[in-house]
Amino acid sequence: SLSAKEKKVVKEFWAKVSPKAAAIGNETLSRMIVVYPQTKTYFSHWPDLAPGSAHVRAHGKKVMSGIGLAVANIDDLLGGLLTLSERHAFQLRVDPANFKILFHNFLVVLANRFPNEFTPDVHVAIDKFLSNVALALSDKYR
Ligand code: HNI
Repeated sequence: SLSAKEKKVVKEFWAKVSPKAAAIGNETLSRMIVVYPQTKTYFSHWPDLAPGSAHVRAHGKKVMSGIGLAVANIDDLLGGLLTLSERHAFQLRVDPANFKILFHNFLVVLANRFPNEFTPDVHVAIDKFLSNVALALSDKYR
């Protein structure tokens, strides 16, 4: 799990990301559905699945708010993400493999947008954090 130092790094980096969460969420989702088109199966009920479409933007915001929730609950990810985990497991039935795909795209977007701030130390801390978020989101699957 994350050290106190890594948690601090995650919180500080999130403070830079969150003001741009709408744009970053859109880029993350748009990239995911282009590069990993199999993820589109979950969104087949949307009228427009094109990158940057209104639905992609709206969903990007929701996912970013979920990550914000995770940052706020960094000391208790299982508890903090319980409801979201249940929703993805039982109602949305998202295969947890997709959490890793989404996070990969998120990291690419962060590296792109913050070329100077996204140092190897930040990369490690965010990567560990996202792995723990994926575990917490997968917790209710079994
Ligand atoms: Ni996810 C709905 C957060 C990954 C498919 N998702 C949500 C909502 C939040 C959210 C918040 C809205 C809550 C609600 O509807 O009750 N999702 C997150 C977070 C991650 C994530 C924090 C991070 C890993 N979701 C994924 C992935 C997929 C996914 C990887 C599929 C590829 N999510 C969905 C779908 C919905 C959803 C589908 C419902 C959208 C809709 O329009 O009905």
